[in-house]
Amino acid sequence: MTRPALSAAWRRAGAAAAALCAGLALAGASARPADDTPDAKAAEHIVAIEGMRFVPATLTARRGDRVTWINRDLVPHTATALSRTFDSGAIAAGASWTYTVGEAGSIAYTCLFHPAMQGTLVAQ
Ligand SMILES: [Cu+2]
Repeated sequence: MTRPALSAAWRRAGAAAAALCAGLALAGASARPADDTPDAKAAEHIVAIEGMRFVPATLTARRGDRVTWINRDLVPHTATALSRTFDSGAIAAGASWTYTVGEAGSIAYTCLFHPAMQGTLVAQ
């Protein structure tokens, strides 16, 4: 009975958090001085690996950003670009792996152990 209300509340909280993040990202971009080093502008992104899925399945990032895959499952996974632009190798349960976005493009990736797992990194 309380469940639909709860999950609606969570959805609202999630939307609010996303809006806040977008707002902060915009504010951060405009507030930074033009002579900032590239590193200072780099953003951090998280892709959770849970329930045999990449979450979010599609992530947009800019060159120089860092994307970290965190394996929250109980089995190892990989994040491997079909083009081999990146390949995490095995990420043990509870471990993580970070890729610094190096080239622009839409990069489809999978888990070598579970090919049904699919994700896309959209690098701008
Ligand atoms: Cu896997």
